[in-house]
Amino acid sequence: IVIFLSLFLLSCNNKQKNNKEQFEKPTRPNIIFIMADDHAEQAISAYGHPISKLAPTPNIDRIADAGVRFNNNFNTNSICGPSRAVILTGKHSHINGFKMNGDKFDGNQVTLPKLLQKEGYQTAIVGKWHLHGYPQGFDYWNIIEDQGHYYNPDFIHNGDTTRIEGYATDIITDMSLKWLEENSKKKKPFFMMIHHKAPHRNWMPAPRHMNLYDTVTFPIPENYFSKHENQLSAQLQLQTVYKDMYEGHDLKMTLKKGSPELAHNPWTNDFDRMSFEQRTEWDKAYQSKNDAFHDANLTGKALAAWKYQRYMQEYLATIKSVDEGVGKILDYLEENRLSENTIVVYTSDQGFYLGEKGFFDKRYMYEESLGMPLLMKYPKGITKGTLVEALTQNLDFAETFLDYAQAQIPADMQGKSLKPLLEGKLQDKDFRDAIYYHYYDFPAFHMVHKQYGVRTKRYKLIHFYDDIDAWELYDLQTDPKENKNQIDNPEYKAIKESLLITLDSLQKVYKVTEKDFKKASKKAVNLNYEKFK
Ligand code: SGN
Ligand code: CA
Repeated sequence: IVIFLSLFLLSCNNKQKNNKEQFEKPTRPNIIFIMADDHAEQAISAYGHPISKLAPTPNIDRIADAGVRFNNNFNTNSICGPSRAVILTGKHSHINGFKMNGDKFDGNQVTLPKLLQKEGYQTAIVGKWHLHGYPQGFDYWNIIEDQGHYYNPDFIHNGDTTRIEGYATDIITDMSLKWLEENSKKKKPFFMMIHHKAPHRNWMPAPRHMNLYDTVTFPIPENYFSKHENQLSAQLQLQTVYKDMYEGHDLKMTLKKGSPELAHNPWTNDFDRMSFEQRTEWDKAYQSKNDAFHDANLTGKALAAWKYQRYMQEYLATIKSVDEGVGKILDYLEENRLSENTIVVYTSDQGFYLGEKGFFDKRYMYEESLGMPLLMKYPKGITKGTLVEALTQNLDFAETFLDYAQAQIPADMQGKSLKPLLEGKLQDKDFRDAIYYHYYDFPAFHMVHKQYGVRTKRYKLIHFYDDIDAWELYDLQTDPKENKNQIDNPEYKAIKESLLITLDSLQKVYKVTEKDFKKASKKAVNLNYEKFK
């Protein structure tokens, strides 16, 4: 009887314990949002582009393999601060008020982290912020100042700026791991934004990756030497790899053979802030390849091709450390049994040109810049290997995370939750017929004109305005690289008219007013473009 009684009591106790554990287990998922700066889809091997095959991203691909890859995800305004503001608010730039990098973000408005915090989430952000002012709605924040630096960057934590020795990507990863270590096992679910600086210009790899791709030859895009026929804005822009990159600052070219002294390097701070040891290691890694360049005496197209290779080698080498960092975060989640209940997202603030149309940078509504990689995993809720073809946007991120967090989505947010798509409750074709885009930052660095437009599954219509007035129309099915502007082709007349109607209706839906898209800046008349080089 004694044995029976004690077994009975033990089992009651265990049951109680199990119930308690079950009750305490967070039913709402944790969310880790990893965003790189300027990471093109072409440079993520999960997307399968030829460039990425030569510089794979095995850890980022782990997210796609275990979850979903979005094949048609786009931004609303292809530039850093504005993209971040859209992600935080779920509203287009003309509504959230942050239209271009120089603007000031109104931090008092309703944002995703504030809403999650109210729902009982622990919230944190580490890395690039770039919205000026300090973050609100985060229990913990440690951000890089403005654009930040690859080497020994300054971080701002609770208003205090500290220079941290080391390489930005690794510091951001380590800080994130430390926060997770200290907070991820508490009862409350967490929402963490990990915002890398890499692979933003001026593409300085970590010491261990300085020679990583020296022997790899990357395929040059077929329209690298495009003359931009019928594309007025593209003819005028200042973001062509072989014309506008700074020889020292961007391409790390030296003045002469045998000397480590950099050629044109207008912002000396990126190199000057390196320690003696870091700079010595840098010079050692670059000397022989730069000497070989001087020996080759290249000119014309051969020089332009060389610049492309140097650009790719460095851009992709900075991504290597991001990929390693992603691997560490995923390992941490697995080792701590947090994987099952954590949504992990990988994205970039916008797309980027890897020499297509001759370009670097972004800003345009053309595919490479408009596209935003989006990978997501959530073992509990997303089937492994899912592909989404729906037209999705960064405008949908806040709504999606709120939906997964079982929180109410504010009625004035302008995007749509992606959750029904991922649960098979909504078909890709029923999600959205067209997306709206608007870029405002002109006149400015790179001189990409103000533009707005609409993109459907197959077509794209863009209006460039301000100091120019030019329309472009592309058929993405027959011309995916957007080399042929069909605006004046009579065969596309009906399509053009229907796109104009779609554009008009989207502007109504998103509450675009006349002042948001028609106002030409007086400053733009008789511009001296060279001044903006
Ligand atoms: C810097 C870059 C530009 C880039 C902007 C905006 N020049 O000014 O090439 O377009 O940032 O980038 S740099 O040589 O100083 O890096 S964004 O991603 O922050 O919007
Ligand atoms: Ca960016």
